[in-house]
Amino acid sequence: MSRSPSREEADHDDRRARQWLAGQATGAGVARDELLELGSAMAALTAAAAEREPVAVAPAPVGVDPGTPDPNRSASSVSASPIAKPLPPDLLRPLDTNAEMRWEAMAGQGYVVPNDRFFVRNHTVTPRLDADAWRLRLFGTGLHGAPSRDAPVEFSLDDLRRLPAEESTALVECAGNARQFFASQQDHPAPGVAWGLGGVGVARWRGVRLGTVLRLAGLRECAVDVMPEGLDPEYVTGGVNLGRVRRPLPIAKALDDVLLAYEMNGEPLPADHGFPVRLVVPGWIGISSIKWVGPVEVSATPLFSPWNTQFYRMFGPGHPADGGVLASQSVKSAFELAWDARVPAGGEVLLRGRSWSGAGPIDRVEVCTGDGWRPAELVAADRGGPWQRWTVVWRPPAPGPWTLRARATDVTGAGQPDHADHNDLGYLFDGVVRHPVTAA
Ligand SMILES: Nc1nc2c(c(=O)[nH]1)N[C@H]1C(S)=C(S)[C@@H](COP(=O)(O)O)O[C@H]1N2
Ligand SMILES: [Mo]
Repeated sequence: MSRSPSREEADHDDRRARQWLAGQATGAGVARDELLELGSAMAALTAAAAEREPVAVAPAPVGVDPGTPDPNRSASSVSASPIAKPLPPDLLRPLDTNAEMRWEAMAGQGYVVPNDRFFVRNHTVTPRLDADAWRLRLFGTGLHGAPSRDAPVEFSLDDLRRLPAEESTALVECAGNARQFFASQQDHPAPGVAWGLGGVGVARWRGVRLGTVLRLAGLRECAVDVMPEGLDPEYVTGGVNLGRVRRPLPIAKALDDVLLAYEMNGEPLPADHGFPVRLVVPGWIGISSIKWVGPVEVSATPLFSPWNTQFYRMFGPGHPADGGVLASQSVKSAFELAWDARVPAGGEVLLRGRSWSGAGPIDRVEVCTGDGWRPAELVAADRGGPWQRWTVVWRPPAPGPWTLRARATDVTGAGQPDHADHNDLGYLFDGVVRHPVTAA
């Protein structure tokens, strides 16, 4: 029986959380059917390991926490712009070291989000990496012959490009997307990046399967976890340096549909989205898709990082003391309209939007313009994909302010309540968003 990827994640996270709380840093290896062999290609791909870490070309500033108030933070701790690409105000809205997509920038677009308007979530800053010097460095007790970080199995970008390429149209969404509605609609703010609905995007990613690379690197049968680590500056929050952004994946997911992507929508990966190589972990929360990946630890014992123990857990009333698992990304819907958009009064308006869910494809969408819910028309070509476009025709009854609402239901039956359950860190908002427009 196959389970949904997000279900797998909840299982993995639940198990690891219990092990972590019990102080268990060891675990038995999982038995797998297939014996993974040290490919002969490995020798050819293992570089001399002359230089160790590839470095950011620009001096790396100390990271600052973009979301949590930090009394130690000074304005000088971020030197240049944390984001490399231009941030035209009609496409993107800056939010500290991050930028969210403006939903009106998707009006009239195709299925994927063009690279110029894809949201950016940076814990610190976009590093400028030299693709020639860059190496993927795999090490750990889950590999034959590369137990330590100092003697990794290395792959250059050219090595990866020579391996069989795959394409995947996948959605990346920040677990905190729509967090600002906890404050603006429910009067119960949560700390962290104040995303509207624009912390999400779908792109066509191209790269090599992580599983292919793990096998070439000499994966052992006893491997249980894989932890990719970003080459962006170390993340400092509340005066504590948490090290590089990293988060473990169970070996089952790592060998499944995870890509080491080097292209996004037919272009080399842009700097802000992980150049030269990032992970794309379909169906899992955005933090799993580590950008600017460098070291990858492959371990025979369970791995932990602050990104699966301290952050990205559900804390607060109704949740376990150690935090609940983030299961699937929640169901959300957005109109491809500006906030406070002006629409023509006295005629028909074609409202467009998109809905998505981490648990599975969208089954149906309803829209309310003030006089009850009615079904939206789904774009047939999108059925079964990571998000669903829809339309509805609306004739504003009179000039003036109106509130638009959209709600979707996915194939598992999960929908969108009027009020989202709160959690301390403001993850997984799933409430119906009240979108103001003015007919004039
Ligand atoms: N190295 C690194 N990887 C990272 C991050 C980061 O700050 N550093 N942010 C993560 C988070 S929280 C999200 S939501 C996604 C966002 O990907 P994007 O910036 O390409 O949209 O990247 C993830 N990968
Ligand atoms: Mo995120």
